[in-house]
This record gives sequence, C-alpha cells and structure tokens, in this order.
Amino acid sequence: MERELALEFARVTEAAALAAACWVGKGDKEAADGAAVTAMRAMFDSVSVDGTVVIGEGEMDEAPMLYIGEKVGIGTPPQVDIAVDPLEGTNIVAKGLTGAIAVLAAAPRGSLLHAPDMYMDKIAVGPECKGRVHLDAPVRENLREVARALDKLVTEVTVVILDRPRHQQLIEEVRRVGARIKLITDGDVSPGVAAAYENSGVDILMGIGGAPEGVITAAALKCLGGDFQARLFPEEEEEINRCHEMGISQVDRLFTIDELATSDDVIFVATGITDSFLLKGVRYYKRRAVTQTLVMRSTSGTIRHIEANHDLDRKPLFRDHRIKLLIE
Ligand code: VTB
Repeated sequence: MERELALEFARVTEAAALAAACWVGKGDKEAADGAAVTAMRAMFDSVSVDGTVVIGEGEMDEAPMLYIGEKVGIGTPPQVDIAVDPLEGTNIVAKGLTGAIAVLAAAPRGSLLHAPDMYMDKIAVGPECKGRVHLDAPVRENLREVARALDKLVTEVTVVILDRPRHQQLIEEVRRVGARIKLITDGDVSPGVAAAYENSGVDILMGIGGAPEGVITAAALKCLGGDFQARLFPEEEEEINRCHEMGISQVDRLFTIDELATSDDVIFVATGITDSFLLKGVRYYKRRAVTQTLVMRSTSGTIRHIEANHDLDRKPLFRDHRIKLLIE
C-alpha cells in the first residue's frame, strides 16, 4: 500500500469522529453511530483504493452502510481488506464518557481475519512484553512478566479491563497480585493499542470483548511491535456454527497477532471522539473543531499524530448537521 493512503484514511476517521462528536452526551447511541457511519462512508468515496469491508457494521441485511463485503474506495488498486469501527464506544458517546474513537485498519486483500461478531478473550501488550505473556498463563505469571519486562514493581503495573460481571474473577486475581486496574465502561480498542504506546498509562489489556475489535487492535499492535493473543468466545451453538461458516473450524484455537493480521503491510488510523488513553477528543471553538488522529504504518513503523483544525462552515456534511441539531 502506498504511504499516501495513510493520510487519506486519516480523513475518513476524522470525518467519522467529527460527525459522532456532535452527539456526545445526548443519550442517543444509534444517532451517534449513524452519524459516524454516514460520514465515514461518504469520505471513503474519494479514497484511491479498491477496498472490501471485512469487519464493519454487520452483515448486508443488518447494515445499510459499511456492511461486511461492501466495496469502498474509488475502485483503483491496491486491493485491500478494510476493518472499520466508525464509532468504537457508542455508549461512551451517548453518555459523554471517556474512550470513544473512530477507527480503521487496512491491509492487503485476504490478510485480516474475517472475525465473526461475537466475544473474544484477549491479551494485549507492548513491544517489551512481546513473547513474555500468554493468554493461557495464570494472571499472576503474566503480570509478573510484564513488571519485569517494563522494569516496574507489579504494584505499578496498570491493567485495563472492561467493567463487566464476566470479569469478576479476573479482577479479583489481578487485585490479589497487587497490580493497578483501570475499569472501562466500553471501548477496548483504545486501551489495547495504548498498551504498546509509550507513556499512555496502560501496560496490558486483559479480558473478553468483541472479536471485531480484537482484529482491529491486532492490526494496530502490528504497527507498534506489540503483542496480541486471542481466542473466540462463542456463547451459544449458533455462534459456533457461525465460526464454521466463516471458515474457522477449530473454534477454541488461539490466534496469534500474525494470524489475525497476516500481512506486514498494515495501516491503522484512529481519531479521538472523546478523550481516551490514546487521543484527545474533538474540541470545538469559534465554528472550528480540532481533531487528534493517530496514523501508523507497519512497513515503516512511523507513528504520526495529526492534529487538524477544521473549519466546520466549509464542511457541508457537518455544517448541515449542526444546523439541524440547533433547530431541533
Ligand atoms: C467491547 C468494546 C466495545 O463492546 O468489545 C465490548 O470494545 C464487549 O461487549 O466498545 P459487551 O458490551 O457485551 O461487554 C463494546 O463495549 C461495545 O461494542
């Protein structure tokens, strides 16, 4: 993939973030998601790529836009797989909490796992901890290894876990070992990526979240040289059948980072919607809005932060939307 593509993709997540940001705290997660999807879809129409959505808003019959299998981009080479989450953290935006991002990963056709929409057990760490943790190792062992690798006391290690009843045992085990925990309400992509990001305050992400989000996190960690391991966590027979239909015959197999994103040519972009471990959220002033976007390419290993200052009056998509919100 040409490096210029990375900047084109940044515009795509910026558009989604700007659209979703109008909905912060308004209690309407569907509207927030719809706005992000519409903006992302519209911006894709100008990107020089022959893209196929492999992780998106759902199957064709459940999503009008960015559905799995949908073609995006203007249709010229390169042929790429696209994984999107226009609004990672719909509840976060609805309630005005921290941690929402608009995110996109791209890799050559056939190189991102077509993950079924179900739960996935995950562990994500940064480069120093690569090869030192294992999804199936006891929590105590993993946290001690992370502490050693990062030259910290275990009491200084920070673990991010989704605040869910299913994680009660995991949380108890982490507390027994003495590590710090940051419980999050939603949105496990941003802390998963942050685990590999210097000074983010996150050392490791653990627990069960969405499988599509897992593939997106793996793509990001490929760019950062971090590690990610995962196992699908189907809850019913129907989900097991779904795995088989999607070509995953051994449902309980462990996926390494290189199996989730097989290519070494990955682009990852994310724009902050609300403040998160990774990025600042959208800020407004004087009919302008400032966005922060993380842009990474695994081939070069470059990590860019793009701070963009947008003139909202010159962006019809957002201008009309803002006027509509004001009138209503
Ligand atoms: C995570 C998180 C998402 O779902 O995957 C989580 O990254 C897992 O699902 O933002 P549950 O909410 O059922 O626990 C989200 O929070 C929402 O899709």
